[in-house]
This record gives sequence, C-alpha cells and structure tokens, in this order.
Amino acid sequence: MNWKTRNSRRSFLTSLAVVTGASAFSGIPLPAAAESSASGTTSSGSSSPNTSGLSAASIRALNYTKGPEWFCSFDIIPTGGDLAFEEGIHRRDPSAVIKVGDFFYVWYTKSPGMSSGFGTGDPAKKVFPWDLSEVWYATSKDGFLWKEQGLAVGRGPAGSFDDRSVFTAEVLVHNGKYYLVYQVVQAPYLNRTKNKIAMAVADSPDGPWKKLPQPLLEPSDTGEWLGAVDNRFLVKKKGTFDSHKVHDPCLMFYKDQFWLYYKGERMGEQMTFGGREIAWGVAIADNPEGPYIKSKFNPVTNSGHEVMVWPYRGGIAALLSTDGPEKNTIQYAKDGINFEIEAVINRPPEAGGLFRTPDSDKGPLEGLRWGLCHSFGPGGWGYIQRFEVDERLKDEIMGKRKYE
Ligand code: AAL
Repeated sequence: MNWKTRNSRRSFLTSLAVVTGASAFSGIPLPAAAESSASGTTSSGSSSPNTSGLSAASIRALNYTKGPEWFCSFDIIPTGGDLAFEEGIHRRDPSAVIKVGDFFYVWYTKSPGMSSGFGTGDPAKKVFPWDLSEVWYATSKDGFLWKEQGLAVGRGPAGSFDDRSVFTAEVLVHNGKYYLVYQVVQAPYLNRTKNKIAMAVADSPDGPWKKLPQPLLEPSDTGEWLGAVDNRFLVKKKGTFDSHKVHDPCLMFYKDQFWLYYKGERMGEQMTFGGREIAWGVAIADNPEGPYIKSKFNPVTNSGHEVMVWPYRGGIAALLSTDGPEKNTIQYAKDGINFEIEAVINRPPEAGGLFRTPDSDKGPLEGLRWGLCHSFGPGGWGYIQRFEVDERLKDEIMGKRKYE
C-alpha cells in the first residue's frame, strides 16, 4: 500500500467512525476490542496517529454483534462396522441419515480402485475417486456401528445419461415415498464433461429404486469453451456460477414445495481471496419429480462446498465449508434464499450428511446435532465417520459448565 492509498484509507476510516456514531463517546456498547482501540493506544502502547480512534479491525467489529447461539465446534467419532476404513474401496459423500423403524439409514458413494486422473489416454481409466461409482446404503441400530446392505442405485446402460458414474446422494422422505437425488456423469469423463443431477424413487428405504427417465437438473448453457483442448480453465465466456457442474444435490420439502439446493461449478473457474470460486444455488418444484426451476436469486451463497442444509423455525440453516470467502460459517436464511452469517466455525465436518431429526426447531443447532461425514485414510481411501456438535467451549465460557 503506498502513502497516498494509506492516507485516503485513514480518512475513510475516520469518516466511517463518525458515521457509525463513534460509539465510545455515545454510550453504545462496543465489542471489547473496539473499546480498547478507541482509547487511541496501539497494541505497542505508543500513541496512535489514527485520529478516528478506531482501528480497521475495530470498525469491522462494530458489525460483529451476534451472540453465540449458532457457534459450535465438532467432534469426529470413528464409526464401526462396514463404513470404517477399508483399503481398496472409497466410501464417501454420505447422504442425510434418516430413521425408519428401529434403524438409521444412510446412502453413500461406493467405488473400488485408485484413480489415475485425466490424460492417461485410456478413457476407461478412473479419473476421480468418485468416478465409476455407485450409490450403496447401510443401516445401524445406534448410529455408530453400520452394516452395509448393498447397492441402491447403479450406473445405467451404455449411452444413458448415467452410464459412467452415479454418486453423492441425498435422501428425502415425503408422504411415505423415498427420493434419492444424486450426481450422474455420462461417458466419456473428461475435464470438460458437464455432470447432471438425477433422481430415483422408492416406496421403502430398502428399494427397489426406480430411476426417473431424465435428469432433474443440468448446468446452465451460458458459458463457452475456448479451443478444443480438454482444459476446463480455458473459456471465451465463463457463464453463470453453475455453467460447468451441478453438484451435491440436497432436496428439502419447504414452504409446500420441493427445494433442491446444489453446488455450482463454473466453466473457467478461478481463485478468489477465499479460495475456489464456488457457490450454491437452489431450484424449486411443485412436485418432487420436477420440473425444477432455478431461482432467479441464484447463487444463494458465495462460498461453501458440499451442501449441508437443515430446517429451522420457518427458514433454512446452512453450514458452508472448504471454499470461498465465507467458508467455515453457519448461515441462516429465513426465506431459504437470503443467507446471513450467524457463526464462524472451525474445522467443520467434511461432506456432512445430517441426521434428519423431528426436533430441528428446538434450537439453531438441533438440525446439525450429529451426522456422518467422510475422511481419508492411508493411501487416500475415503471412509465414513460420525460427527457431533460440541458446545463445551461455549458452555464453559458462558458459565453453564465448569471451566477447567
Ligand atoms: C465432493 C462433492 C461432489 C463432487 C465430488 C464428489 O466433495 O462436492 O461429489 O463431485 O467431491
């Protein structure tokens, strides 16, 4: 930053402090950090030339007034049984967990064998850990020890939209029917291949699953590749946030409609100061089987990776991880569209699938209380663990639990 920029920044901060009411003088309580810097003393103890009396961080802190209701940490707990680490097999991207009768159910991506990446010259070779995958399911009596039950949805016949890979499933139970939504890829799997979202329906969590004849959702047709080389970063036009891929579907019954949240990836994706340029959208339908219309407000987040959303008191809560300037936050939209940051969190579970509790309105974190997520073991093989919300730190500091 040069001298001129520094000075104009200082006068901007000064005027902002005046606009914000210089709350140290007006009696409006400031966060502790803002009060101490308002004394005009820098951290080194010398007198500050900053005439506003507020550092840049203190000015930002004026907006950080929310309480800790949405804040939490997470514990990761090994699962026993068939979802634990197994060399040679990837199990990853678990769905939401549902309880049917005495059993918990989960669906997940299962895929044997190492991947070799793109450009091997052999189109049959596995390019990603989630390539050449199928959706399998497991059940548990206690949510810790899981028994793999078998295949739920497999790949389609050659030439169909799901002939190459079927993966990253989510589940919705509605009016006695079970809906699985998942990602599909049609061969050949190249860097520029556009993936889609599809659905299968069953009358029981144990199947049989009937696939819909057409995909539910596709990337937008708004970008344009540059040249014919199979490089996803070379574009004439990037298009919308979901011009390349629609990923991580999560179907919710919300306000008497079916809301399909998803992650978008863009042709010609770039990095920003928050990392990968990733955002989520939502598409809404009157019937579970569609047609799904993308919201005109898309994208509804500017960050995040695998979609994790739960209902809370008439709105939708979300945990955003991994990518973008607002990664590692819990957000809430009272209308399902306009998400606001409610808490900044540390080390969220990866690719979490939430236990769908009937109690999600009891508190902001009830719908996030526990679920399954994926981790990577020796050799990079994906496996599935359990996560639980941990509020010990918050409870200790707020005096609800003894601090030790
Ligand atoms: C995951 C998800 C989707 C991607 C891949 C498998 O973490 O975002 O499912 O396609 O990675």
